[in-house]
Formats: sequence, structure tokens, C-alpha cells
Amino acid sequence: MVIGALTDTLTRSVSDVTETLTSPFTDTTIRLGVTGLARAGKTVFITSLVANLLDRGRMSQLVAQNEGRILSAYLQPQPDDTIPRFDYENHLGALTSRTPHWPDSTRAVSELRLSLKVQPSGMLSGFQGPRTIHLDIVDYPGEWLLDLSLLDKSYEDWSSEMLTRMGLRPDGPEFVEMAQAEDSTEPLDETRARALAEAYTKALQTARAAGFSDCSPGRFLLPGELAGSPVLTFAPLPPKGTVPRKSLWREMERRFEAYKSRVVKPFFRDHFSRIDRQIVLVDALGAIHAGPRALDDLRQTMADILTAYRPGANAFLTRLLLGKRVEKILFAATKSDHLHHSQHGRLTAIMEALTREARDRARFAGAETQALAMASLRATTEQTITHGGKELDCVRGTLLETGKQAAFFPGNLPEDPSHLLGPARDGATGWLEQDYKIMNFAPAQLSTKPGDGPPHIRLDRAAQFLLGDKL
Ligand SMILES: Nc1nc2c(ncn2[C@@H]2O[C@H](COP(=O)(O)OP(=O)(O)OP(=O)(O)O)[C@@H](O)[C@H]2O)c(=O)[nH]1
Ligand SMILES: [Mg+2]
Repeated sequence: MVIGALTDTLTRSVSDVTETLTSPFTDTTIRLGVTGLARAGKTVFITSLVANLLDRGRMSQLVAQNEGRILSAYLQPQPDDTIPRFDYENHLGALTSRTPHWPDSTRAVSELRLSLKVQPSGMLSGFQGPRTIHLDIVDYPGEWLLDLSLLDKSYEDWSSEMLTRMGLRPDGPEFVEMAQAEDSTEPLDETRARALAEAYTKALQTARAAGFSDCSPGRFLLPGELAGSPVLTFAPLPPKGTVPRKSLWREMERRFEAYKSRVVKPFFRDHFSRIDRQIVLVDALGAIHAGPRALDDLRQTMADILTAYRPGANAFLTRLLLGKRVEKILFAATKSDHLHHSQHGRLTAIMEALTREARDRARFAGAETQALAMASLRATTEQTITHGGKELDCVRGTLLETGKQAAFFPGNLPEDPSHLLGPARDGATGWLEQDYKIMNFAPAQLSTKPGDGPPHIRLDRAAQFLLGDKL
């Protein structure tokens, strides 16, 4: 037996050597995390990225493609049997059908594997055969990342923080009043607990709709299969000093702790800890449109998200990652096709300023970060019209609400990002100089040449930053 096992090992190492001689590189796997808050554009991004990596006619900024080294790309079964597959075919079908429409909202983790056959570059390239690079794309809600901050907080601290924040948000004061009126030293009454959790969820939903980004705990807005379970039936309550066992306050505290250990930790363990590269999609235009408070909330949220990638940010995470870290993080403003290209530089500057602030705030040192303005699927064309003797750089597209074609001027972004970020930080309630409008466009009908993927803006640059060095 022992001899058999030994010979086995020996033959294996000999064949390993031959393998190494013929193909000095084994397959490379890149695990790309795609995240962003609800409606940020994750599904459209992944769909368009995959379609544009399969048909690479519009990917000239991806260096390996430009050098003609990507020989083929194909979808493969993903390596994780328990994670739902990203429904690429259906989402692409929605975007490219005869009456194109945006894909449905997705509310859980999903994954897809795309493999690329690439001819290596550099000195030895002539001697080597093509390599296979597996790109595992993992889609998960950004709301779940924000829950990391809960791990370090007691129920009491979290409660007072959320009650203060809620006081400043639409519908928030109503909930705060309800929470303050509650005698939480009384024994738990499940109906009351549920009423409080429901009122809190409703306040979070209103805040979300008003453009606020940080609406924790993340699963309250995206409960999935946990809907109605005790781990989601809690709410912040004002501290009450010493509280008896079995009181409402104690039970809420217990559920808060259960949420951390049963919901937050498993997510970081099973999904987050394995990511190599990350793109965070940000609806910056949406936040600008929603006003200074929403923009400031976005600024803080970006820092909170970045904290999750900061080595040593959290004791649990440090133990979990054991020194492994995400190598690159791209913060991308999505839906830039809402702006004429003459404004894209300004949007990029705003994203850069937001990213820089987030890095400073999160005291971030670690992965390489970059900011970019892009559109995963270009839904508009550009048009300059004369209005009241002035030239306006507009975008033109099919309005989602009416199905009619319209040209649209969203407003001029300032050249200096601090003209937006300053008032936002100082708590202004409206923009002084002008309003920023936003229109919902339907995806355009596509007539693509063979070999071309769906039209986009700077998707190829995003791909170059995220994977270029590995191709
Ligand atoms: N014009 C334009 N709109 C976009 C683009 N990407 C996303 N959108 C819009 O943003 C909406 C949300 O996009 P999704 O990709 O579904 O966003 P998501 O992050 O997956 O959203 P959830 O699954 O609900 O969390 C779409 O329905 C479109 O209206 C884009 O590149 N251009
Ligand atoms: Mg989605």
C-alpha cells in the first residue's frame, strides 16, 4: 500500500515536471467582484462586459485585444456548485430583443465563468503556447458590504447612531418618535417587535428612494429568503440603562448579534474573502440629481465600502483573510451616456475627488484604486441644439416612460468638483447654481456588426484596469 502510494506520488511529480516544461504557466483564475448599491447597474455591467469579451470588436482599449493576443473566449460552468449562475443569456436577451428593455432587478449573489485563451506577450511569447485565463465574475449587493461596520458595533451604539441619522431623513423622524415612545424594558411582544422592524424598514426604503446610500442593515432592503425571520425582526431603540432579561430591548440586542454572526459573517467568509479584483459601480449622476445630502451620503458610503478592503480594518476580517488582499478596486460612475461626452471629464473628476476622499476617510492603504466614468450599455446618441441663442450639448434617446424620442440637457457639471462636494459636505439642502436633471432612457435598438459587442463607453478601459495585467 505504502509503496503503491509512493510510486503514485513519484509518477505524479514526474508528470508535473513535464507539464511545467511544456506549459510553464498553469491556468490563471481571476475572481472579479462586481458590486454597487441597488440599481447601480451591476447586472447591465456584467452582461455587457461578458458580451464584449465574447465579441471584442469594441474593446480596443484592452491592450491584449489590441495586440491581437486574445485568441478566443467562451463561457464555462462555474466552479461553485452552490452559487446561482448569473443569468447572462436572459439579461442579454432583454437588452438585445426587438423591443429592448432593461433586465429585472437581481437580489442575491450570482456567478459566471468566462474563459479566455490568450497568447502570452514578452520575450518568451514565441516559445509558449496560449494560456487559459478563467474570469470568475461574482455579482453581489453593495448593501451587504456596508454591514461590515456592524461587526464592531454594539446594539446600543448602532441604535443611537441610526436614530440620529434617521432624524435627518425623510420619514425618519416618524420612526424615531415611535422608537422613543416604546417602553423597551417591558417583556418582548412579538407583534410590537414586528411593527418596529416594519416601520424601520419602511423608513430605510424611503431614505433609499430619496437617494440615501447607507441604509443598514443591508438585508432589510434585500431580505431574500430571510424575509420575516427573527434575524431581520429588530430595529434601533434608544438606550435604557439596565434592562431586564427577556425584555424587548434585550431580545432586539440578541437578534442584532444573530444578524452579525448568522448573516454578515457568512457572507464575508463565503464570498468576499475570495475576491481578487473589485469594481464598485456608483450611480453618481443619480446622487447629484437627488441633491447635496444624497451626494454627501454617497461620499461617506464609498469610504465605508472601502473600509471592507482595508487590510486590518476589522479583527474578524483580518483573521479571515490571513494576509490575502484585493489587488485592484475600480470605482466606476455608471450611466455616463446620460451626459454629452464634453461633460465626461467633469464626471471623472467628481469620481476621482470622491474616491480620493473615500481613501482619506477610510485611511486606506492597500489595493490600487482608480475612478472612471463609463456606461455599460450606451442608450443615447449625442446632439447639439440651439436654445435661446445658446448651444446646448444634449443626449438623445428613447424615453422609458413614453417610448418617445427626445433630446435632453441634464445640466452642466462644474469643472471643479469641490463646487458640488463642498456644499454637500456642509449640509446644503439644494444646489445653488442649477438643477441636475435625469431622464430614464430605454436601451436603444441595436444593429451591431458581426464581431462587435453592445455599444458602451469606456467598458474596455474598465476591463484593462481590472484584468489587463493578467492577460
Ligand atoms: N442609460 C443607461 N442606463 C443604465 C446603464 N446601466 C444601467 N442603467 C439603468 O440602471 C438600471 C439598473 O441597472 P441594473 O444593471 O439592473 O442594476 P443592478 O445594480 O443590477 O440593480 P439591482 O439588481 O436592482 O440591485 C437599469 O434598469 C437602467 O435603467 C447604462 O449603461 N446606461
Ligand atoms: Mg442586478
